[in-house]
Amino acid sequence: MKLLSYFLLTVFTALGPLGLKGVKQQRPNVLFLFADDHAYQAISAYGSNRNRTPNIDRIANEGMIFHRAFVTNSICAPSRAVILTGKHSHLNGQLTNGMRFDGGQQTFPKLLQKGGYQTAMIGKWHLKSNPTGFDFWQVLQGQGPYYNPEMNTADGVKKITGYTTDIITDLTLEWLKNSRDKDKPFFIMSQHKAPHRNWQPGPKHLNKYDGVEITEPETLRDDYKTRSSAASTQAMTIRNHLSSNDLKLRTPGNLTPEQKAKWDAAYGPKNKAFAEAKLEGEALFKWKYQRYVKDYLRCIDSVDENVGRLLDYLDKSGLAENTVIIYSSDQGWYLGEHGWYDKRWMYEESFRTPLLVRWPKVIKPGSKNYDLVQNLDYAETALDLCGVKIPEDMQGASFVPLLKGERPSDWRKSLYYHYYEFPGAHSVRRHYGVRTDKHKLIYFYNLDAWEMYDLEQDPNELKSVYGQPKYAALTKELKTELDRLRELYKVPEDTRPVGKPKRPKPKKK
Ligand SMILES: [Ca+2]
Repeated sequence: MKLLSYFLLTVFTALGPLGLKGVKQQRPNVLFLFADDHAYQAISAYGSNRNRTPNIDRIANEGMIFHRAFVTNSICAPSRAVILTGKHSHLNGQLTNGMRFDGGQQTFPKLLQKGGYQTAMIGKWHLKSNPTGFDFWQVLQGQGPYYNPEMNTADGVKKITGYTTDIITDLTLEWLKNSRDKDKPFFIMSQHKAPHRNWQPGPKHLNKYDGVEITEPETLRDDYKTRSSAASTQAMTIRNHLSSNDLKLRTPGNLTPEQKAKWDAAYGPKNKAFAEAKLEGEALFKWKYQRYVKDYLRCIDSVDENVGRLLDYLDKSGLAENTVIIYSSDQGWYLGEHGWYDKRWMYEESFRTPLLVRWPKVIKPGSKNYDLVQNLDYAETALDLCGVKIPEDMQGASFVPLLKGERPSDWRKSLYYHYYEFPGAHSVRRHYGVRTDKHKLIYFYNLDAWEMYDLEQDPNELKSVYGQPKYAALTKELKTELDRLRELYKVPEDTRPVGKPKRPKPKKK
């Protein structure tokens, strides 16, 4: 009897709870790691010639890296809305950063909740309305600061002292370890403020890259002469548009005495040397590039380190095997290409975004994907990963088959893009366009100006071939494709941002 009890106890211990959990845990957990403005050019797995990101690279080495991942509208809040809804900006209503996200609409976290998932959102939200569809949320207010953030929660505002990138990871780990319901699969979004402007490095990296010269991109001195007037009339050049806060010529105002002491110890001597050098012209421009890029890369160092902390925890806790990790950003970014910082354009650096996925035992380690995917696909992919039905009205496609190494024969061959925020910060004109495997056609509709790029001949997009006779037939094809996409995605002909009605013409007296 004693032996039987022992036997039953052993069987129960071995199979009982684990067996039950085994059934529930067949569906994977998902850890969605998201950065803000992370250029793929600043990830070593994408071949960065400026920095190393060993932890983010681990996701690529153990999973899949997407070399042709794009957004639909290269700006923060609109990208987040596309991700949540699986719908283009004109349908989810978030055309620009200034608008308030309608959290009452269908989003994938709500559908995951209904499908039995536990959902959490920690970090940068940036959609003005409170998060909906999450069992737990704790988010930065608006853009949020790099240091000592106040965070909104369902129970009110919480102020936390420390460096925001570290804090977001601390909160993510706290939820994974102590707060979640361990009988349910989870989908957690852990979203950084970094490396968004104005690139304030964390205490550990204030002096990284001191004495190092960061490589300049080939197009840093672009003169915009072979394109429409859109490229030359923006306000995002490293040469003319960085502020003294961007360049760290002033100490940030919200630091604790200890943080301030570290900051001043690092930037005081650097700024003294700069003031004494009295730089002008090209020398000043080179200095600005180095200062800007180094601060940006220092912010990435914190992000990468914190990705490592999460990977380590997943390993140690045993969660790694059944947890899909997705690393991405709300869009790409200019690290000096075309002379710029910021994003917004349909040109490659901001149109593309990093996308790396690890899914043990499903994705072949070290996989590289070159299919056209878009942030429009993230909601559908999340639902598919978690075994929840994808609603008909979502506009993207699950890329789960791509993760499995199976390319659907009807996978998209072209992408639609549409940027709306003009007038607006950095003065980038509204435009829409189509990109195929090898070509890109852009229409700046308020200027009635077209640009076209042959991406094989001109990967840096320095010379528009629009109007050249040898491209006439192809231009016609791309225009037809653009019309097809606008119809497919139900893009209204009039695409002014909501809330900005056309002004009635003043009546003549
Ligand atoms: Ca962004």
